[in-house]
Amino acid sequence: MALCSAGIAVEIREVDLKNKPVHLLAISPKGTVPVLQLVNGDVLEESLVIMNWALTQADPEHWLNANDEAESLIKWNDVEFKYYLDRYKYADRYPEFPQDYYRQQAARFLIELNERLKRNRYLCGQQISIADVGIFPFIRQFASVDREWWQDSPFQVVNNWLQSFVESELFTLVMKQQR
Ligand SMILES: N[C@@H](CCC(=O)N[C@@H](CS)C(=O)NCC(=O)O)C(=O)O
Repeated sequence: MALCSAGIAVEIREVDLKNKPVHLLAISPKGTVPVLQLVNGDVLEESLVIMNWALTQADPEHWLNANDEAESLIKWNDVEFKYYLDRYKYADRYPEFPQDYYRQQAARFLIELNERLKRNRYLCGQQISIADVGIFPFIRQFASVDREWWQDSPFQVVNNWLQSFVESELFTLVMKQQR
């Protein structure tokens, strides 16, 4: 979405993670996706780095104009929330605790987002920022683990915010391009 918003053309190469292409491992030995190789040969190996790079080229909607809160929210998402999200999604692989426990732990982040979105339209204020775009795909995953639970959860404000991104023109466009 950041690349598209910045108007940067990319060639998308789908990767089979069970059979990683030699070229991928040659330019990025850690072997995770996404990876972006620039025309000058530089390689960006983290999605957040790719987003920041793209928006530094062009940022028509001022996604980078948020304060430091955007960075700390993204960190909370990437470290703690993602940890519990993975366990909530694949609870059978983590039998130490029941699925409910992982959901409850993950929900601490949801409580924060819900409070923020009660005050403002977006996570860091009245304007969209990199925090919204970087975080909503993970909330989308969380919501789809147990749709029924999500629909009746206390996170309706988050749900409305999520829906506005899922139904947005930009998201629809980039999801089509990936197919
Ligand atoms: N923090 C990294 C995470 C990348 C990541 O873990 N990607 C997963 C797919 S969503 C992956 O490539 N896993 C490698 C594997 O399963 O071998 C980023 O956002 O770029």
